[in-house]
Amino acid sequence: RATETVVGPERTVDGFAKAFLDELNFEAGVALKRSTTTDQYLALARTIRGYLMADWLRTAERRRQNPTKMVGYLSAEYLLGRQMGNSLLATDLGDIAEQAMTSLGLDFNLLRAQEIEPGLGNGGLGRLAACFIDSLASMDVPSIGYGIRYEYGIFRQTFEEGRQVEVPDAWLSLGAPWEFPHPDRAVQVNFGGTTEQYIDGDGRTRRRWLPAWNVQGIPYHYMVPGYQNGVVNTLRLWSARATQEFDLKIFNSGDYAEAVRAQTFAENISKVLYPEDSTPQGRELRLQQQYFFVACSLKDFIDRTLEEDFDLTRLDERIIFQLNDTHPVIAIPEMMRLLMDEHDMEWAAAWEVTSKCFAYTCHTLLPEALEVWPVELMTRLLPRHMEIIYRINEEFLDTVREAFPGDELRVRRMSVIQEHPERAVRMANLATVAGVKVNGVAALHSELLRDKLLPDFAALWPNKFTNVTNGVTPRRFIRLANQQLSTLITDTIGPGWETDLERLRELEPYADDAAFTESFRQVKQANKDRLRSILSQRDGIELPEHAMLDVMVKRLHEYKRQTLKLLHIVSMYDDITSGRVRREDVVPRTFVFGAKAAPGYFMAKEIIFLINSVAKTIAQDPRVTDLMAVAFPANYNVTLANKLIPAADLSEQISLAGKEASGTGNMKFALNGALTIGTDDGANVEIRELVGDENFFLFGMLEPEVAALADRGYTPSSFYESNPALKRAIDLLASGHFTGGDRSLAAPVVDDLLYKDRFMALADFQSYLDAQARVDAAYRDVDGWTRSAVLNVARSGFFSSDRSMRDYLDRIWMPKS
Ligand code: 26W
Repeated sequence: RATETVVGPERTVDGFAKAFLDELNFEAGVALKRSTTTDQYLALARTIRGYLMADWLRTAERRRQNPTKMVGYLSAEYLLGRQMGNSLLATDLGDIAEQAMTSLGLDFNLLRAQEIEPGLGNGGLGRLAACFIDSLASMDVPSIGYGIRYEYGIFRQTFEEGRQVEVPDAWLSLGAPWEFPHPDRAVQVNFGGTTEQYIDGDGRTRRRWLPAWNVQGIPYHYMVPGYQNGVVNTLRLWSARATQEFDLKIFNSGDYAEAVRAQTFAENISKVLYPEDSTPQGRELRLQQQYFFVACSLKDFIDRTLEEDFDLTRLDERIIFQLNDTHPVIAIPEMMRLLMDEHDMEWAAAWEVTSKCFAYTCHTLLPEALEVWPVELMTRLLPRHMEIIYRINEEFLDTVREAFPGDELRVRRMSVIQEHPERAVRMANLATVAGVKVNGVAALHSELLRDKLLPDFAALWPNKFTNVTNGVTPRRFIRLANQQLSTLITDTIGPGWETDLERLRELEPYADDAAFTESFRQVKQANKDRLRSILSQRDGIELPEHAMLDVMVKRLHEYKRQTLKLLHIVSMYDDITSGRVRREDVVPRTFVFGAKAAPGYFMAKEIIFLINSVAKTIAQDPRVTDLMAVAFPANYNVTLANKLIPAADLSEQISLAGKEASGTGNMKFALNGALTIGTDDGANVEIRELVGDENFFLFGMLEPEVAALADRGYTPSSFYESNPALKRAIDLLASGHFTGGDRSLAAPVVDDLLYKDRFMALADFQSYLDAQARVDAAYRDVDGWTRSAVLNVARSGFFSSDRSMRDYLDRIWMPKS
């Protein structure tokens, strides 16, 4: 009998070319000379994944043979970025693939450019999940990512007359060569209906759910390759389909149109990613999405991944589910329901194990971003879960009363159920009650989370709270994004730093080495040149050749303060055009923005319009075009980030202190040799500590100062009145100078700054301007700047997501004691 050994195609140029032609001819059924670029891209993708297949099967088999505790990462978002480059890097097949394509007369880079990135996330939280699964695979940690296969990811941003217009992201339209659908492994998910009491076979009184409708979840598997280590983990994303039962019920009623409508209804669940970032809209469909993917994932784990007949009272020996923010927190009552209603466990035993199987990561401090679900909605959509939540809460509040007798105010603050303005389930409280650990995403954030957001919980359970500072994968954000820097690093300190990023420290002595710093400068210049040509082709934006590249890329949000950056730009423009500074004293700058606004976020969209207006006015004003330029390429995404970040000289991380949980863009810039101008916020604090004060431009109030000012009462207009530079900048913005003479077009942003300014941009303006003056001075000293840039790279190894994964393992997933 033949034994199965899976071997990939031969790792030679000919072997690759043959595998590619097999894909094209026999899988797609197209001849090379008749094939389109899309055909070729798809065949190339399938060829590359063929090389990963043997490792994927071997990894899965190895894990099955030796079952150990796994990490289940539950996330509603994965912002993966393009897959081809990463797969080529993981398999080390880049050169072979390129030569094979060339041997067939094909343009390798053109084919690579065809890929539409899976944008199944909004921003930081989604990209973090993608970095984490990359690290888990590269570290060979038994783990699985669970999420949603949205048919439409984050919208494509376009600008019409400077205003954001959203276009659906049909990322699957070319075909989906990286995914493996498994309709044969569909899982059923129930919704609605009622609950009832009944007597089971053993005479026990129990409760059960009588759902009203259901859908099925189809798993789609994605390969998550480790970095050249033979490991391929799995990302399992769920897609919603109508169940046959669901169809038939309605079909049998004879209403064909209604039956088709019902299918659409079911499939809507995984149709589109909610583009809201930070302010949840509390929509029913969103709760359906959350429950849908969580129910599929738990069932998948218990029924299919876990060994058969495993004793579920020991479930925590096999799994820890990490909850990526509150979005998957409904998994907690779902686990209780599964254990009790479907696996016959008693409440106490079910709670005992459930409360060991989850840990919760919080990614925000903005109170409006904390999800709450109305009790009315929960009861209608998930009646059994609502009952379970009530009971969890009852027992929890008993614990609180025992620990703090007579303190009913505290009980009300800590309750999982809020009473005002409406009765609703506080998902963060639920996660904190049930989780083994609660963590923030940077040192400052974890401190504020413990002391300001959840102080009552910290008083009850001080040891539940911990920190894990975020990280980013050096594979995608250095090796792939910045090939030239990677080569320089390897030539200098040898190979291996990609999986041991603290080794970048070995670069420190080279900060004073003339040959090295010269090469380093050349790499930065080459990256800038490449970016200029990309922006020219991609957006028709023509940028000057020699200027400091000053970059602010992140979601558009008031707390991130893109307006503060805009005030600096307007101020610089005003200084030049009014002759207040001599032209020869100006350090030329190119400002680059990248930012999407949530479609319903009025102020964010006005800010985008104003940035575009300023950019256009500046581009048309010959008095300044040799000294400043503002570029705002549309549709900032992972693909563009990979091209932008390596080119940057200056990284803008200017949120109001205490508002940015961590930031991860800040880490990517530092690792690529940009210097940071930033507030004492999020992971900026740790970046500055590591790279050193002299290599970081700090400005702005510290968090306690922000809190104190808020307590005293903040009046932005007083800063406007008392600071002439600020007054000039605001007056110029308000005058209509940048908006074709129409003052009303600038008014929404200007009036908000003057009369509300929730995030205190005006209070930090002068300090920001002063810091920018220090940036100019530092940039004029070419050697000094390069030295600082090298030290930023050398001292940022801590920000590898491999280190984050280590910390999660040590502090949360597999603690020693
Ligand atoms: C619609 C509801 C909602 C609420 C919050 C959607 C998304 C969120 C996220 C918490 C927003 C988010 O992405 N937070 C970011 O998470 C990053 C990874 O930890 C941090 O680096 C950022 O500072 C944080 O804003």
